[in-house]
Amino acid sequence: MYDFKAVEKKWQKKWDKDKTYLTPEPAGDNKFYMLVMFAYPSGDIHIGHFRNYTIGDVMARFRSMQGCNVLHPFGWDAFGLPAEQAAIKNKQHPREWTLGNIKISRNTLKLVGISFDWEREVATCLPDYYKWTQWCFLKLWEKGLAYRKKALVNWCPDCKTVLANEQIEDGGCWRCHSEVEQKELEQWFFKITEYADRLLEGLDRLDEWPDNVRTMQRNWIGRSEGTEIDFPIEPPAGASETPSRTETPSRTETPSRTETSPGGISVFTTRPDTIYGVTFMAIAPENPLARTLTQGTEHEASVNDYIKKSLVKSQIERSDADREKDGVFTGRYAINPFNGERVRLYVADYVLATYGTGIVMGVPAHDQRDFEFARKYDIPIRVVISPPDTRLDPTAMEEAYVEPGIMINSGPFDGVPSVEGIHKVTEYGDEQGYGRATVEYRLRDWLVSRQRYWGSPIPMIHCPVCGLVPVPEKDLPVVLPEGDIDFIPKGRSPLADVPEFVDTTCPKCGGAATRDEDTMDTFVCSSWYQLRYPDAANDQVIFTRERADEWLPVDLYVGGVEHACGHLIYFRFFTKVLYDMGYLSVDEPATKLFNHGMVLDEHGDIMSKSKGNAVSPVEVMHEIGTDAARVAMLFFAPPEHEILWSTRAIRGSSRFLGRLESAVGKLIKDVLMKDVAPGSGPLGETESGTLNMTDLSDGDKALYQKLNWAVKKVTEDNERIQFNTGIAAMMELMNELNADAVTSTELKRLTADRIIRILHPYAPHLAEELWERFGGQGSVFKAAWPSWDEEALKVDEVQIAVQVNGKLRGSVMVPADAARDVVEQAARGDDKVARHLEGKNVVKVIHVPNKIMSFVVR
Ligand code: ANZ
Ligand code: ZN
Ligand code: ZN
Repeated sequence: MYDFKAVEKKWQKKWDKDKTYLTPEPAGDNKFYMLVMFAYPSGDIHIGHFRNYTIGDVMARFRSMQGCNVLHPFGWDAFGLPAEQAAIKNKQHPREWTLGNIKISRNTLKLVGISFDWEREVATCLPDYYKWTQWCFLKLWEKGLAYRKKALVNWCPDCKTVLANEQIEDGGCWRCHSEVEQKELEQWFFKITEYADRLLEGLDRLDEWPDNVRTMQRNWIGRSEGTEIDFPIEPPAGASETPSRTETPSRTETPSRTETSPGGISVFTTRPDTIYGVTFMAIAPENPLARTLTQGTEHEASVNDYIKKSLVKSQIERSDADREKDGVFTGRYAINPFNGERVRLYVADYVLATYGTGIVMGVPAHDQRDFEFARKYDIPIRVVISPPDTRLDPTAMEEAYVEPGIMINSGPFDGVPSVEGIHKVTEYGDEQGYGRATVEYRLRDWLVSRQRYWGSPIPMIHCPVCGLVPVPEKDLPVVLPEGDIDFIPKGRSPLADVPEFVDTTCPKCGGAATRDEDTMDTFVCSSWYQLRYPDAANDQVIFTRERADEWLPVDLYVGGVEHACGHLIYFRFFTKVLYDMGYLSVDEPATKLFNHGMVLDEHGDIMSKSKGNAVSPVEVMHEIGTDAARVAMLFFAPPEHEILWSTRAIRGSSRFLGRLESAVGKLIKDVLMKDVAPGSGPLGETESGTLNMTDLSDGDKALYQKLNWAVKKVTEDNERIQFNTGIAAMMELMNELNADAVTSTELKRLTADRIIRILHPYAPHLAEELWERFGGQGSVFKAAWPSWDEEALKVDEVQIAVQVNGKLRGSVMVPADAARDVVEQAARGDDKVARHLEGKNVVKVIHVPNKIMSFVVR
């Protein structure tokens, strides 16, 4: 084995010094923007990063050699909760902790030999970056896409903090186990729902994104066409007054859809054809109506009790189809506008507050959840959709009938096929004023405020006179104060306790005012970072239109599939907003997306620090070298698949590079001693690299063929991002190569040249070293990607003339000495031949091996 440590160190130093990976500018027509998902600096680079960034690096190097101007930047997703938690634990400021981790991780990435242009590095926690995150916020505000409204959050009364759904265990706080409550807090939202249709439409054009990601995004957005139907509510027994509507929207809240009609409630249904089968109604526990409708009645206590219990269940738990459905009667009745029937109104937690109107019409005969609910509470089941061939007996049914059928028991709609009924009922309801067609989305507006310290301040001011006032652009950034901050959660942002930060003057009226105390969700920071790299050092504007136009969109984006619905939707949303506002010429951020698989341990378990099974890339590199570690990682599996990390396979890649180094080293030595015309060393730009095979010995010819085959295979595999088979091809080539047996010096020279070039994206340090030894000028990163000699791939094929009834009708290429049926199949597959065989009866086939195939037809 060569001294990989010395080689790798030498080249890393040289790349740094020569700024080998500085982005060429201008981008020109042949630009390639290679983006990898930036890293959260929570310690050192882990094996998942190592995989992600190696894949991106191979593509960046490959494209550079193909003559592209490559932009391959990197940065840090540097705000976020872990820094704050570390601060509480270690009494270290989040900034120090974060910047310290960045330093360690950056250093490791340099050891991995990734061709990042470090001059464009960004860190979202630095003012020169978050200034523009705040600018984006102001743009969203300007466009009416940022607003405030009250939102229910999970709240631990002891920890005094908001809890994510994942932080609730059995209804209790994961940390202190106290019972979780729901609390209403004023929060900032981005109106991403306004872009729901645009985000869907864009997916149709993203044909270089994986299908599974596009499907996940479609489901996440969840467009559903349906009908909204209004049900009046009967006044409570003995009361004269009708129930009030929900609160009127507060000043800062953008009016959302009406959730109730005056004196009534509305439901969203995709099955209006079942309207005559409604036998109860159910309302989500969070819906304020659940309380107001029962206030002061004998049902108040039981309803409130039920609400309290269900609020601590997670949404996931509540939507679980297998869970027993339960609820509680409100004592109130709703009236079905279509038939005037009064039905009981329940509160039930299988109804989600955040979908549709948060109320459903219960049709037990045709909806499984409603069916289970009805069975439990002895609610009538009425069949209104009949299967075409049988009659359903509601008392004997074991599950809901959810298929289409014929409408029955449905007044004027009897006999109508249910599929048509959907439209007919909606139309009729519209005419009568009972309801209307509507589109519902699963997507919710994006809650972006966090009661946290370590995030970008929200550039808004609360003025008692003027209300909400945006910080003027010239005053950005609103700097995050860095003094003595108490990070212990108190249920409000730690910034609230920093008067120097909070107290300010109103930019509008000059009066005393306060800054918004919350910080932004870190997904906001990562929604636009891809736009910054083309113009990363600009301190006047977020980016110039010129630079953005030059480089955008990202040509290839590589990252983990876990971001399919969060980040990958948000960054599309931001791009669209800035496009609409005229800052960008593209409305989608990335042309191609590639999701790499995860790295698992030898037993197939996910590697993690806490489990103690994580392989440290730093240790592996230390042991076998960076290049070998890279090759091992790339060779394990196709990049999109999971990897089972194996120490044995690592050794294999190390042996492969060792053999390659000695074989190519030997070739180089021979060539440099012989000094062939028109010059030794790597091939010049005008040299074709093709040899005349008739001049070669049998052994040389075989090598020449294998060499060209490997160049072609690696090229095509790189294009497809299938590096494992590309490396396998190189290994096969190495098996064929016996450096001592090659006779032609020209072939030796060509072989060394080609191997170095195609090796470079996978093992850049060794490639540079061999390139230099060979006398190559500059970095191999800037050398041309090799072409191959098609002739060399063809020699094993022969041309067969194909005749039909004695006339030459075409020719096909088949392997030499191919069997009769192989040739016949190829001949029949030829378009021209096929035309002459079409509709004819083949009575005889004559085969002259390696020459002719002749069909006799009638
Ligand atoms: C009556 C009905 C009858 C329904 C029937 C289905 C079958 P998608 O397709 O996902 O949009 N629904 C509406 N709002 C809900 C909420 N907040 N929580 C839980 N379920 C809700 O689903 C639409 C259907 O989901 C609606 O159509 C409603 O049930 C239910 F034979 O209305 B359906
Ligand atoms: Zn707690
Ligand atoms: Zn003011």
